[in-house]
Order: sequence, then C-alpha cells, then structure tokens
Amino acid sequence: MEPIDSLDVTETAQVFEHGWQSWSPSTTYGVSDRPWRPVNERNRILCYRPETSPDDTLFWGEGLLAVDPGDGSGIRIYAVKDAAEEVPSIQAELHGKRLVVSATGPVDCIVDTGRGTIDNALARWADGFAASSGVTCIRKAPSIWCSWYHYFTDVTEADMIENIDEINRLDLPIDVIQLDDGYQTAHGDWLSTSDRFRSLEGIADRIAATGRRAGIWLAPFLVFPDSKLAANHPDWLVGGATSPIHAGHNWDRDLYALDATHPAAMEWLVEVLSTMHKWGYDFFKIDFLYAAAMDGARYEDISPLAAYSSGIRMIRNAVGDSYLLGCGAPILPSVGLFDAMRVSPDTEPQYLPNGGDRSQPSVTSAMMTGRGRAFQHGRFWVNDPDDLIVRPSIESRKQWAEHVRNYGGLRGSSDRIADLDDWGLAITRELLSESPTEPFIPSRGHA
Ligand code: 9PG
Repeated sequence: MEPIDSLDVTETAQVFEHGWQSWSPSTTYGVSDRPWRPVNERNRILCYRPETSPDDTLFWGEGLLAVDPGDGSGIRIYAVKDAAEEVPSIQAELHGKRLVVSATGPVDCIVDTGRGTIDNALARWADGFAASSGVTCIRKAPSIWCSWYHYFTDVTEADMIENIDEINRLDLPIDVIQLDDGYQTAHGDWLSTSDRFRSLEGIADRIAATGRRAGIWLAPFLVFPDSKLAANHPDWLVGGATSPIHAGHNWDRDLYALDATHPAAMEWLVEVLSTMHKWGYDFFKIDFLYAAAMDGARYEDISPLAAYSSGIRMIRNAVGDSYLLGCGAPILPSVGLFDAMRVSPDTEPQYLPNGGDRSQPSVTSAMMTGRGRAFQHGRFWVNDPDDLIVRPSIESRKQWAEHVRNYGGLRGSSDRIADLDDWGLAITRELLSESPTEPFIPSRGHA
C-alpha cells in the first residue's frame, strides 16, 4: 500500500466504498462507522474480492472509493483510470481527524466541487469512466420473467410451461421468459438437461409461440468437480489439472473455474452458447463471472482481468446481438462489455441476510447495494436491481417494489404467476411495462 492522500475530515465526513463484484456490499458510510465485511471465508471468496481480506477498522474500495470530508471543500474520488488489466485496492484509515488514503497501484484523485452529494460526484465520474471504457450506447432492456426466486434449483419443464401459459393468458408485458439455474445436470455440462426437462429447444419454441423471446441462465466459468467437463478436461481449469483453484463453495460443493485463455475450453464454451442461440435463446444471464477473473495459473500467461475480458468477448461473439446480462461479475472490469448488470446481492423472500452478511441474499442487502450503485445506471449499462417478487407471502413486498420502481432499469418478475393476488399482478403489470434507460440522477431524491 502506497499513501496517495491525507486530509482533515469533520465528524460528518462520509466514505463510499465500491465492492468488487455484483454481490459485494457497496455503500456510503459515516466516517466513524464500521463497514460491512464477510462473516466467513465461504462468503469472502464467493461474494467479495477473493484476493483481498480487509477488516472493518478501515474503509476499502476495489478500484473506487470516494470521500466527502464534510467541510465543503469538495468530494474526493479515488479511482482506477482503466480497469482492463489491473484494479488496485484503495484504503482509507482514520487517524484522529486525519484520513489517510493509500492504494496498491496507480489511481486518479479527483476533487469534485460540483453540486450535491457523493452520489452526484460519482455520477459525474461515471460519465467519464464509461466513455473511456468504450461505452457507446445504452441498450434498452427487455422486460423479463425469471424462474429463480420461486422455484430455485427445483424448476421443472412443467413449471416453465405453466408460467409461459399464464403470462400469455394474462397478456403480461413480458418480452423475455428466462429459465434460471436448475435445468442442467451439472455446472459445466450445460447442454445436458436434468430428468425434469425434456428439451431446452422445446421450451424456447413454446415461448416463441406466444410471441415472446427465450432467455437462459448459465455460469459459464464455473465447473462442478463432479461434472463430465471436469472429468474429461481437467486441463481446462484455472490452476491446471493437478491443482485447480478453489473458486468458491455453493450448491453443497467446492467449485472450480474454467480457464478463459484455454483455446479448447473456449471453443467448447462458444459451441455451448451458439447452440443455445441456435435453439432460439437470445437473452443470456451469465453468472458467477468473478470465477473467470481469479488469480491462478492459466494456459496463456496474461493478467486474470485480461483473461476475463477476452472470455466475455468470446461469449458476446457467440450469441450475436442477444441481450447480455452479467451477474456475480467484477464491476469495473465489465464496463463496456455488457448490456445490463446485476449491481447488488440477490433479493430473497427473507428480509435480512443470513449471518448478518450484507453480501448474502435478502431484501436488505439488495436494497443497500442497489442504491449504492444507482449512479451506474444509464452510464455503464442498464442496472439490474434484481427481480420483483410480490406474491402475498413476501413480507416486505411493498418496500421491495418501491426499490425496483426507483432503481430498476432492467425490470423482471420472478413469482409463480398463479400465486399473485390482485395487488401483485397490478404492480407487476405496471413496473414491467417500462424499461428506463435514462441515467440515474441522485439529486432527484430517491432515498
Ligand atoms: C442461481 C442464482 C440466481 C441469482 C444469482 C445467483 O452468496 N450466495 O450464497 C449466493 C447465492 C445465490 C446467488 C448468489 C450468491 O445467486 O444472483 O439471481 O441466478 O445465482 O443459482
């Protein structure tokens, strides 16, 4: 860590921390607050930057941190200029009244004396970062229905058909019907379906028959140790066949990462995606993308972030002009590569996160970080605040729907349609009938 700045701050000073990937907590703190940190090692790898482990006695941003010193002298933004190869960590530590800012690599320090709060200054910074990262246009998102937040991994073909038919019967304003996690036999074996599904092509046809488009989820860079892919091609894994890296733990398993620089691995991944595209899928939610950017030995000796962006570009090429939604993705290195991005942890039927860890699925976690990254909407891409869930059993459904209304660019629904009551159906219809693309303006009073 090299010191890059040191400034006097008042008691009302604030610090904004930007987390690494979609699910990493990102918010503004009072200068004497303790920031959110992982409550265990499993969450740290899966939802924070796996290569860093700051404690809660100092502030820590990945590539971006902002300070309002509280004395009217302007907001300081410390930020990486170009996130394509390296993203330094930036820390701010309070010594009495003095805040000392340090970084692990080169970062810009901008003093923003414009109007408004930290969020307004971040929005101005984001305009410049987007332009220099190659963002040329913000592509309007389709409205979607997603299978995840009711069915989770138990989804069946019959569930899909039931909802396709209900959406059609009620004439809901839904452009894309997206199958989420649960159709595949194992992560890695994306084209082989579980016995709860007859055919992915058949589902796409059924959706198309209602005049809608088909969407699908996959975690292209995650590999289950018990998949056919890991058994047949252990040399395609980051870290190599003998010592594959640990890319997190979920679905009751340790996970491996696919090497985005391995020509045969990528040839196969391109084949998976172009096959899905040929079957009629043209909305792709690609998830757990942090795995492609983790440290570890690869076929080609390039930086993990260069490997990541080359992998994403290959996916993009494989799916033509399909709409590309990123999730679980390192945020700053993804600017310019996606149409839309999940900017927060998952919502969930539950209000508070397990273990009190704000990276974990819950309405509270999704609202905090969704708000913290609101400035990215319409600048980096279309923000995805996560799907509306408004069936009567969701206790905080009114609060969650207001969040989606205020912060949503990509509007999705993820209830079993038949479970919706009149209010749930009305708010789903209302919120999904528009897809805002205009840049988010913090001063418009979205609390
Ligand atoms: C499918 C899901 C959905 C969801 C994604 C992602 O930290 N965690 O334990 C954790 C669990 C699930 C998760 C993200 C993090 O969900 O965000 O929309 O597609 O995968 O498995």
